[in-house]
Amino acid sequence: MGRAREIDTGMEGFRFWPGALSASEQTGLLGAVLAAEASAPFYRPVTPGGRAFSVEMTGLGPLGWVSDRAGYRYQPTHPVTGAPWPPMPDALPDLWRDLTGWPEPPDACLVNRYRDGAKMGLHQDLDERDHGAPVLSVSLGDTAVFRIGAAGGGSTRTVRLASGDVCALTGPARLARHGIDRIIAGSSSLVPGGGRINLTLRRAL
Ligand code: MD6
Ligand code: FE
Repeated sequence: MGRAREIDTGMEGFRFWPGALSASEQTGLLGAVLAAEASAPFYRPVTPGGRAFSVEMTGLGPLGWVSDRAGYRYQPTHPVTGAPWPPMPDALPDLWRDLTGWPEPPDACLVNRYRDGAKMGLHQDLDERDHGAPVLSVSLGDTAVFRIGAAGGGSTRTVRLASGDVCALTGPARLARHGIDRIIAGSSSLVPGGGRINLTLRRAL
């Protein structure tokens, strides 16, 4: 990496590095995620209200974000297997340090997989202890239409996130409302079986 060019999003704290990851970096990262899938399979969580997410999820690192009838939280084990989450590949904390400069490494990586019309409603990332720490997002595979607007409400706009793009919610945009309107099927051939995989790196505790 080391040569990612940041572009001005016009929204303070919403940082964007299009094409931050080379093709070989994308392949390497995807390989690590697919290898981890053997011990931490993708599963479909439910909201506290009992509705299934259309996105499939798993996690990497000491803590993973989960959702079920009991609520949203971070926990050290996979909710289906009960096993600890697999470790993060070194490339992820390296990317976090290079791009965010945050002094502590991420302790959680949520892995989202979008297939067959999956999307994610507008939300805020609120379950982390320190909302001062950034959330860094890595996109792999099909392009996503990412929607973002200020924390307090008002208008939103969309940004396309393509394979290898990295963005972050930091500072005044850390609690921005954001979601995925849709995935542009067939826009990338990176993910076996098609679709998009998104990694979000966080400081949960
Ligand atoms: C996604 N991303 O790109 C969903 N959260 O699939 C997120 O929910 C997200 O992109 C926090 C910070 C950046 C993000
Ligand atoms: Fe989010």
